Amino acid sequence: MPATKLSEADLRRKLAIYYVADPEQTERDILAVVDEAMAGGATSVQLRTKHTDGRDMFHLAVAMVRRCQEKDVLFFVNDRVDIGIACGADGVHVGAKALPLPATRALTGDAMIIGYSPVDASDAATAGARGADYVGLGPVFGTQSKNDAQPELGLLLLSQQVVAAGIPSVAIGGITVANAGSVIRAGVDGVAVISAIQGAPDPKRATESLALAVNLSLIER
Ligand code: TZP
Repeated sequence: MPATKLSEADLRRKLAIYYVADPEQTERDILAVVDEAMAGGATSVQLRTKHTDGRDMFHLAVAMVRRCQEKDVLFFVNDRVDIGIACGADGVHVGAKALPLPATRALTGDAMIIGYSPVDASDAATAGARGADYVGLGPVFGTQSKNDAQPELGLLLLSQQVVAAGIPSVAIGGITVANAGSVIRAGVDGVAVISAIQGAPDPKRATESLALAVNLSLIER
């Protein structure tokens, strides 16, 4: 965890290629996939596990945080704020059913980054004031990777939520190399993906292609 928080501009840059590493959705060695994603240009990594024991998740988080620090990649822990704090993550990512944001902020202190998944535009609009540093918006497109996913937002609602939030944002849900440019044009700072990286035959090349699509669209807009 950095002693002081990143500037908003630096956070926006670091959110560009955000790999959500979910070991429960791949047979691969998740640490090897994280290494490949970082070699391909991932700028943030999140550990997301829904059914792993806290102890195992902690050990995985410690291994990931070390790797990410070496490569100057941001590391986040999904949902488990306790594990995020204990492993020295840069931040945590929480949903609307988790602890309220002010309580999460009370636990993390000011230096950690808090990401939040709002349920709608009005929830997004108050996320920053409640303590979130960025929002994860989605699912933008259909996804097989989240059992309890809300209905798809599509690009119009995505762009409305970006504006409503007024803080840095990533889009998530069904994002691929083919549609990454469209979500960047809708206004987000980056794309968060599970399957486009860890489900690809070559995660490093897949991340490189995603990074190219995102960075070209960021330059053009
Ligand atoms: N939150 C909304 S959609 C989603 C999460 C965690 C799953 C994203 O996975 P994929 O494979 O990139 O669609």
